[in-house]
Amino acid sequence: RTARLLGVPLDLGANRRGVDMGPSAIRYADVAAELAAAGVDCIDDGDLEVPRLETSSPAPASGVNDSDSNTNTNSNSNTNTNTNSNSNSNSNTNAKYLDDIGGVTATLADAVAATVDDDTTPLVLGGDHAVAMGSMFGSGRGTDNGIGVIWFDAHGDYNTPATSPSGNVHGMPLAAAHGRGSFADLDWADTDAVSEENTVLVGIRSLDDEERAALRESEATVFTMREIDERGITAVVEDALEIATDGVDGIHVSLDLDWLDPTVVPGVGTPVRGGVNYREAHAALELVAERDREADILRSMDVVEVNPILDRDNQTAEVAAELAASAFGKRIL
Ligand code: DIR
Ligand code: MN
Ligand code: MN
Ligand code: MN
Repeated sequence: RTARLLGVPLDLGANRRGVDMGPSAIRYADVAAELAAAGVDCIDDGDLEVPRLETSSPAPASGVNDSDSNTNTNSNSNTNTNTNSNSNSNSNTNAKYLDDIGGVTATLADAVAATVDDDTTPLVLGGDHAVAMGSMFGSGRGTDNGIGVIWFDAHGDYNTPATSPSGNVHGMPLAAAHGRGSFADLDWADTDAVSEENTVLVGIRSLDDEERAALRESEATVFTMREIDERGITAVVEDALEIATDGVDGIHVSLDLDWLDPTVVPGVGTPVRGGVNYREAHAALELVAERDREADILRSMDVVEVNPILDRDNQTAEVAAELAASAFGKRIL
């Protein structure tokens, strides 16, 4: 097998600077050597060009919201026919840098689709988790049955511009893949790439209120940390693989490093206590590789949210490189 490294130094989707240095840090951790140890040839395509925060504006130019401009002058009349009062629910005003991120997503999706067509496996190096939109849209492009997704994360990443408390797009990519909220209207969001019922979230322990409600009514399966506590990581990931691979043309594996416990990976922007430990993480990704050896299921992967500024001695990037190698087939014996 051949892996193609696609670096995406995007930080517009997160609220912390530093995650743009993730691709460099993961390369410095020698991801190519780790993959070689897995018997995988590695082509490095370098980094995509990404707009810089210093020269981008957070709000899309089209997102000006003036729906409140006439509410004070007619408060005593019953003739208020203001049809703009709900315009927020469909606007993108609470998704910072969404236009710029959409451009990066479209470029990355093309690169990922070309890589898959070339019978090589894209390993996308983030960058914040918004990059996963490009990974998924490209990976699922042109498939007959769509792709499944396994989402290893502390967070659900299931907000939409209308529900997000932060406005950070890295909290929204999975909702975008399912075409929820205003993502259904964006031309760069491919709502057919990912099969919702073949989407499995693993290790979740932090959800916003509306995000939780949306996940509960979605067809996605959510395995929280509690299921891992009760049943163990291997049983949970076996189930996740069963669900994600059923009837689709392969899966995308998205690894947000904050999935692990912050004691193992200090270099992440939004740490949440109570994550999986180092061995559990390896066990999970080794199971992905095992299933891949049997049934050729792994189409694409991303490793995201590595923040070297917050890290100690690059250990988060090292864990990212090692876990990618496990998913690509590295084993002890
Ligand atoms: C939060 C945090 N749910 C948000 N999300 C993060 O901003 O939407 N995702 N950190 O990785
Ligand atoms: Mn995430
Ligand atoms: Mn996360
Ligand atoms: Mn859909």
